Amino acid sequence: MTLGETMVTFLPSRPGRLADVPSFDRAIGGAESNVACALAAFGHTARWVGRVGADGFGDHLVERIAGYGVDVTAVHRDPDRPTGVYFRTAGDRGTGAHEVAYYRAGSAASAMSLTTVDLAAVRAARVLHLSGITAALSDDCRELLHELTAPAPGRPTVSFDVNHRPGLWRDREGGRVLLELARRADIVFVGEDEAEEAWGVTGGPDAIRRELPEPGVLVVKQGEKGATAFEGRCTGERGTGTFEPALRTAVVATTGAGDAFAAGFLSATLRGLPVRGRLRHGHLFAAAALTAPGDLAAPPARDHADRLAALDDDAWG
Ligand code: KDG
Repeated sequence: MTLGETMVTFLPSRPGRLADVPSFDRAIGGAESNVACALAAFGHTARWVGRVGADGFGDHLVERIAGYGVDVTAVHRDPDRPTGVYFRTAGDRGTGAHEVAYYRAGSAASAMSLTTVDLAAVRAARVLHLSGITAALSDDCRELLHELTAPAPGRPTVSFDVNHRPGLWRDREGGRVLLELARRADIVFVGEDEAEEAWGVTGGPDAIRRELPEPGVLVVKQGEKGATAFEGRCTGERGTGTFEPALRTAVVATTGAGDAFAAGFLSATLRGLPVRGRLRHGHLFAAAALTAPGDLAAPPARDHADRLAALDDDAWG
């Protein structure tokens, strides 16, 4: 199960500055629903919990996400607040840097709270995937995330993608909030660049693990280089990181690649694959997203992904 805001995303019809792009195409974006869609497309049971407006954009999102096979029965429609939207540019060819314009302040999703979300349904999940974006939407959303990550007997396995979005944090509090939430999760995904930006941690995966020793699984994404996973809570030791190189891909757009990576890693976790297989599935799902223009891309077919993940180290190195 995943919980978070999904927006109508407007993708540029051509490269250029936001100020110059003449028209945009409608697509969908939302870190947590991206994960749910990828998992469902890969054959897992997946549910997305969210809140959208009782408007045409809300209809569009719910229908599209359901079309991936995701259970949307816990999505609430808000009669008073609109569905959030955002526009983005194509991104620099070399760095992937792009401009983003959010229109989501006061959105339906920002009204998710301890009272508007069906907590019993959320707590019944086996794995609950959350992201730091939700904590930035409103005080109510932040409180909701604190509650869902609180240690409690029988709580779901909590997966947390830090997803630091500087444009959403008005204050400098973001880093502290994200670190606190990450420390309460069981599985954490964070980018090396993100850890530096949010927490000022430099020194790579080992330094990030020192800052975040609590989660049973910590995955540090290292951009085009690859990713390192740490496991270790069970033995009481910090554990040694396992590095797995990423696939070399002709990048069309980087947005959504982190969500795809998380979905691939979680999918392989649910299937009981060893850590190297989990990282490789993360990379395979991410490669599918990197080669698509939108935020959301279907992962490779399961038998295909399994064959690629089983290739020997030379093919992956
Ligand atoms: O990870 C991709 C998301 O950032 C994108 O789909 C939109 O959820 C989104 C956000 O809040 O930026």
